Amino acid sequence: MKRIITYGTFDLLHWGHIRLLQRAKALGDYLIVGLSTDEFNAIKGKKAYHSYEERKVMLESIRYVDLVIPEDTWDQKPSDIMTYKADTFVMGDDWEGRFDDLKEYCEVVYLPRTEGVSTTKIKEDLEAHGMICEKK
Ligand code: C2G
Repeated sequence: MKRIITYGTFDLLHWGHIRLLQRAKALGDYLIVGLSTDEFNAIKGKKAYHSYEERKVMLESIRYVDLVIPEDTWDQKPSDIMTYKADTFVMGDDWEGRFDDLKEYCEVVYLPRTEGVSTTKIKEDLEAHGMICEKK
């Protein structure tokens, strides 16, 4: 069984996220997603619209996703790779090169990012149409 691991915030889930997960799963048999916690998002300088729990429920409903674990820090990846016996680490190529140090632990693959969609763009488009993207 080939085990794949990837990480992200996955807020306002969109087809760029889905395509990433679909292609990551296609590289193996089992896909683990390290989902950024709300606290880690603050460290990343992100404020997700949906809470960790909400984003976790959505990810777990995706057919390509087999396990969702919390991502609390930048440097948990090596121990996650060992704990979950991941054979391949996958990220979109906006991260190209940033995680090459993980080649010490497993294969590292950067997949082409889906152009034209992003959580930020969704928020900007909604706000441009007068819909504020902050939870009440
Ligand atoms: N992605 C993509 N195409 C898009 C948007 C995102 O392929 N149009 C990919 C990203 O490259 C990433 C994944 O979807 O691999 C999740 O994206 P984000 O939720 O934005 O995650 P990010 O903030 O990049 O967090 O430790 C790693 C970080 O947690 C990554």
